[in-house]
Amino acid sequence: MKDELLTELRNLFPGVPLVESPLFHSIIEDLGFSGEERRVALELHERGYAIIDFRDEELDHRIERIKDFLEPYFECDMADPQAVKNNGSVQRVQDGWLYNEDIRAIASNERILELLGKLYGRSAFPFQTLNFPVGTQQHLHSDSIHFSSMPERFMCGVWLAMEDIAESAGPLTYLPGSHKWPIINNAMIGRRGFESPREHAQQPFEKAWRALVQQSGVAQETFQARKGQALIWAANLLHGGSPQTDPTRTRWSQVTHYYFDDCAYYTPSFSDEALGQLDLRSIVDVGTGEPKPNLYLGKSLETAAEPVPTASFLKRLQKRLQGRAGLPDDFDPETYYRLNPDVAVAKFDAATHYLSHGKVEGRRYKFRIA
Ligand SMILES: O=C(O)CCC(=O)C(=O)O
Ligand SMILES: [Fe+2]
Repeated sequence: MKDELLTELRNLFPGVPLVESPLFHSIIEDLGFSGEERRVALELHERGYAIIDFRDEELDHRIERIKDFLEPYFECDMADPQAVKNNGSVQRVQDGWLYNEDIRAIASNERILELLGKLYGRSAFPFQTLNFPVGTQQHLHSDSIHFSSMPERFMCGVWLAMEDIAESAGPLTYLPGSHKWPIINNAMIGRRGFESPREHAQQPFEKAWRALVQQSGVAQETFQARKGQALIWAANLLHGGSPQTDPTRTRWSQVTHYYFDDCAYYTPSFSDEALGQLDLRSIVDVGTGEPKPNLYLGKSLETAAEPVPTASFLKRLQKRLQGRAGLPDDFDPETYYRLNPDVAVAKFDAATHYLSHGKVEGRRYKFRIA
């Protein structure tokens, strides 16, 4: 094909990631990819995920430092395999990058950013980190419920194995090809999402996902990774944590979620798009620490002055809670922020957040006592 024609084809859908473009097969040869980039693009397109080696000369040292740093955050003694025990409570640290440069460096790895930029056709930036010491055993879900973009699909996750992952540790699991299934939203399941209780982000969708999986007959796969391998997955790939059959096994990992430039970033689970009620996110670029504006076709979307999309919901709750009743005597806002950096990022008041969300979510407000 002539060069001009290829360029024209490539530019027909600027609002769709290149790797998910309906013209993907016509344009792939025009993208100037290396052999490895081409493999990753084809796998992401067809299967919704691709496995790569995470290239960072410092990685082993970073992993050791991150483990040392995070250990006091968790409820069990990670040095003692008998004590690890996945007790089902929330064993994770969200947005640890705020307090740890190694977490931040992994999230903003230049090679990953360059690769994602090529695959999606827009600049990528990390907006959230999650660190897990053990398996999550999380229900199958699409991240499109939690963090989506307008235009859609400009979001992806990178799951990095910080040790060799055994089957009995409850590895990441996913359904190949499920990224091509419909993106389920509130309208499709007959639910109003705007200002609904925050603990109901994912559960209302689980039945529908289970039914789709059953109908598809597609077999679930697991990522039994070697330390230093990473898995990139597309915004709508169904994934979760498989059961942990050995309760003493750790499963150290870091997930970084990425968005792409020139989008509006929002939470579909708490939005009713048809009514223009968007639960817009206040996104911070992990690499620069700077906020990213919500844009649609280059123009800024009006956002609330307070970077808290649920302000009115919180206000109502606050009234009902009448002051600080129910707050533990040893509650310290700074410690709560350190243990739950996402709360700090969103500039929520620590005590209010704990009472309205943190408590029901099982969030911690004390470091483990050694
Ligand atoms: O690590 C897991 O088990 C699941 C992680 C996940 O769903 C996510 O980070 O989006
Ligand atoms: Fe997820």
